[in-house]
Amino acid sequence: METIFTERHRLRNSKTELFGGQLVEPFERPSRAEYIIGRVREVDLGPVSEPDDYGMDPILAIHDADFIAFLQGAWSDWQSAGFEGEAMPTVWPARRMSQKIPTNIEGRLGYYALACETTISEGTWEAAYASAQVALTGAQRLNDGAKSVFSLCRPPGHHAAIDMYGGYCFVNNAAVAAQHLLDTGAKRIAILDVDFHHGNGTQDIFDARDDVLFISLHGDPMDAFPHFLGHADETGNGNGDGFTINYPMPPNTDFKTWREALQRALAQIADYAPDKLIISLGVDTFESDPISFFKLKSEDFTTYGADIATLNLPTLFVMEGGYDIAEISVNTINVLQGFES
Ligand code: Q9C
Ligand code: ZN
Repeated sequence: METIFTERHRLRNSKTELFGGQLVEPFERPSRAEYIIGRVREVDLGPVSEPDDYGMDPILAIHDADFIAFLQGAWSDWQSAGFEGEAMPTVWPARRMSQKIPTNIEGRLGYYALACETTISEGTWEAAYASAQVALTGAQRLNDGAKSVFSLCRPPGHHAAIDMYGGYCFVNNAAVAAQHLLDTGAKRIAILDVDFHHGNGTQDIFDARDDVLFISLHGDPMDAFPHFLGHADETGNGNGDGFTINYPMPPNTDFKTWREALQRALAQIADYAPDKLIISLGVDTFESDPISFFKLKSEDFTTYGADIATLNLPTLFVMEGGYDIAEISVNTINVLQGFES
């Protein structure tokens, strides 16, 4: 399997994340991608290629233009305001408040953030842009006939909505890739999100559409980030009614239970008969992930990679989360090798 990767992910290198009331080193750090690309090369998964540049249009086909302009300017605006730390919001348009977009950077951060753990710093936009190009290049490889591709995206994307960032995500890489496939001939795309966290951004983007089936397996939002989306009764709206499917699962869910949900999801994808499949591949379902509560073991990732392959669909794997530094590379590549086995 070919991997799409760029060192430009390193431009996303914030020093701080707000966690447990303290500023800590971000869990979503450059070494994650270095471990994973190291393992790709160690097991000789296949060729590693640089992304092509598809420009801004495919990003603006998903995201609000003012939101993207905000991301592009946020670090510079924050510095101009005279702040010394990394950019984070402290105020939100909460219930019954005005939704007018402020001009001031502190107001704009609050307007466009869905969470405040994710700071914006120098290079954040450039890395997010490059990450989207990694996803787009992988999608185009499927158009060119590849059976499967691994887009080693960093930063991740599935929490980013039309006009919101947070949860370590800025541009929704999987959604941008899905739209590219639809704009280049596909009629239906399925996105299966196996990251521990609910893919709230992807769900929101395709909420009212029937040309993308979105299915997510995740920690129950009653207990897990992002807390405010991902319940089982969210099934899509309007034309999209029935094309969002959520499998929230409780703390300590093991592979047996998780795999039952996966098998149901795979059957639903088969019924939908998509032209192509995108996997939002987070490996934070691992038993010792530092911020998650599922109990998958390393060999389970191989098993479920093989399960996904039974769909026999052109498949784009888009990297999302996974934070246990020692093991994420093994678990990620186990999925890809299981798929190819
Ligand atoms: N106590 C992704 O996996 N903070 N994002 C969780 C847990 C945010 C995860 C705090 C987690 C975001 C792409
Ligand atoms: Zn996650």
